[in-house]
Amino acid sequence: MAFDQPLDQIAPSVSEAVRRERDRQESTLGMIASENHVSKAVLEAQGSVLTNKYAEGYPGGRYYGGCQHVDTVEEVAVERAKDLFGADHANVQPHSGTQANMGVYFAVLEPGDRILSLSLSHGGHLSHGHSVNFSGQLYDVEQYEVDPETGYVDYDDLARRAREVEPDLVVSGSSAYPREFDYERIREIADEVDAYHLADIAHVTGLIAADVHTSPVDHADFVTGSTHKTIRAGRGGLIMCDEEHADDVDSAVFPGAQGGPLMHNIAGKAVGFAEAQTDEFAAYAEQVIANAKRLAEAFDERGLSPVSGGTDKHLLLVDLRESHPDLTGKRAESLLSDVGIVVNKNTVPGETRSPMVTSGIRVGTPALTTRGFGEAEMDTVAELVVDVLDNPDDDVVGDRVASQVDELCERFPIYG
Ligand code: DSN
Repeated sequence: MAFDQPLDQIAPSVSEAVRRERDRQESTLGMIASENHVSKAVLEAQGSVLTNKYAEGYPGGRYYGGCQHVDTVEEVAVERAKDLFGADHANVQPHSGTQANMGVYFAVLEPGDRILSLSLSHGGHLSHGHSVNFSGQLYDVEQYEVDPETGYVDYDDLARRAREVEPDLVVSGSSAYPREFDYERIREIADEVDAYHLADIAHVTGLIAADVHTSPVDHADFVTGSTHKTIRAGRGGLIMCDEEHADDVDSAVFPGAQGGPLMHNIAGKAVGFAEAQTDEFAAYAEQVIANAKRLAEAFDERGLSPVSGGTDKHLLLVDLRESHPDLTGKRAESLLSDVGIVVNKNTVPGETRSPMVTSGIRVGTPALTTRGFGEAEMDTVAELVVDVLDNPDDDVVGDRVASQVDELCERFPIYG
């Protein structure tokens, strides 16, 4: 019966696509800043029979029977999250970082309340109030920006904006801002206007867990994140807060925003959080940042312009306007993809092109660092990227770079 048939027999096209995707990951340089490769243990947990179980509610208070084992898994994930981040309360049920933000908004805001957040084109995120997202449709959104000259958030300007618009909630956090936020300053700004502070650490969850990036936990009312980026705990989201807001957050996530939790993903989180408690992970996170800093320097030495002059974390944003005025982010993404270097086009501060075209690319080091790349390899990668961008129509260069990418991938296998 179909129930017993292996994947390649019952769904050969799916099986083949999975195999090809694995090959693609092994044979290309994954430099999308929000992506990473989870361990075999996280894969095993996520592919487990926990996918079969409904468990609406929370450990010890579910709406269905038979939850004793998934209760254990969720309790372990919650305790590890609290331990890793020093939080009073953790909710590990959000299906994604966006769902985590939804949980916080639903917990403390009413439709029409005002959010002040970093603009998407300056590095923010859709779920921080973009008009095409529920957050921009339900709430009244005002935005702050980075200084186009320096590429850093201008906190005096943010304070002025906060006094002017009197938000109910200020969001710190980003998907393409290469610098640390001054969480303490944002706390002061939020306090001055009597607003909540939500720190969205989606991109830097692993860096904060490893203590190589400042933690907002003592400076924010709510901390949200995703679990599949720098922390490598499999796809999902996470909310942390003080006890004071625990019940409101929990009921905003379930039954407010979601139904049954994805217990197999929560198992992945429990496993990934255990891995993040190890010295090996701390060394990994430190190397992620060292690699990104080296990559920024190597780009700079070869004429590219990293926004803000560099990075404090795992990603950098390259503004192509000065070095390659005729090359859009879209074309750069495509040229690099053709030789096996996978990045994404990205708007840059002061952008004049559309978000589908852009003048920049965002590059990150979490996935390359997972496969063992160090600073020496970052020099090579920078050289390959610049060779391609400098010679967009030269097939000889393209072929040479593609074969160098192959060699690098063979030297640093992911799953073997
Ligand atoms: N799509 C993610 C990113 O690339 O930053 C955020 O959701």
